[in-house]
Amino acid sequence: QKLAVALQLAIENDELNLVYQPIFRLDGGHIESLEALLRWHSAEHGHISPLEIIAVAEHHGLAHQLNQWVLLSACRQLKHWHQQGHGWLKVNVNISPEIFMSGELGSTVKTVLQRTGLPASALVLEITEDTSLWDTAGSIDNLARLRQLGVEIALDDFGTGYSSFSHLRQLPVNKLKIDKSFVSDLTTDSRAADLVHTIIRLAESLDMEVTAEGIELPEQQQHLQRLGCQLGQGYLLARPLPASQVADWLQQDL
Ligand code: G
Ligand code: G
Ligand code: MN
Ligand code: NA
Repeated sequence: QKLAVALQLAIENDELNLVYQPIFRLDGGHIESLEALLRWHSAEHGHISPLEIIAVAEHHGLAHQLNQWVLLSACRQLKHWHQQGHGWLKVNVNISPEIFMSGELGSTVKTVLQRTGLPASALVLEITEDTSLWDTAGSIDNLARLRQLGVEIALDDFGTGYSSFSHLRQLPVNKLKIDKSFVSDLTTDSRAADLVHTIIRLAESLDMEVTAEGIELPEQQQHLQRLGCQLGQGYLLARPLPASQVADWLQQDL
């Protein structure tokens, strides 16, 4: 309860923070996008994890307000980087299932793009490959409308959910993010390796781009590249960074 009040104030007073973890093109090593990750250090309650922030927000009717804050902040920041000469850069924003299901996301996204003047193609929405999410026709419509705006949709934590092949084929989604649990087992467990290989080929056949998350070791990166994985993210490549440090990384890419 107290936490919810503090969160509401933090949203209103801009006391939340986003850090940005680069997503790299594995061949060439250029930064393709930055995933915005929520951080909150409350003066009163200390450090609160993003999962807890989301849970509190959803429980107290703050989810939309929080989502608007995240989208607007991430897009403003990206606009700034575009103006610094990095016009090709994208931003990935995590969207919780509750927000995605509500059907209001489309108008929020439209408003944020208008306010920031960003092209829709610069925004990638990450939606967890979540159980019941895909069972309703409404979800597919929501996705289709978002894709019509021109934003990209990535299925996050892919491999941990329940998407069947036929299901995946119907989804207006254009990117998959392989869950880090598979990447961490990639070089030590041949079943994990087979699975990753299968996901990459599946994505190819559906014309989706694949990002591997949680790359921590050079041999994982090499293995992923051999399997044809285009994009990668993980502590080996870069940790989540404050916006001020992202500029330094981008400088090397100019
Ligand atoms: O950055 P970190 O590893 O602490 O993130 C933990 C989890 O919180 C991840 O699953 C991540 O997707 C999620 N997360 C981080 N930021 C956001 C956000 O802005 N919105 C939502 N819905 N989830 C987020
Ligand atoms: O659920 P989602 O994929 O959005 O979660 C992203 C989270 O994973 C972020 O909170 C980020 O801090 C974390 N993360 C990013 N790279 C790595 C990594 O290489 N190893 C581990 N263990 N976590 C990572
Ligand atoms: Mn994510
Ligand atoms: Na993930």
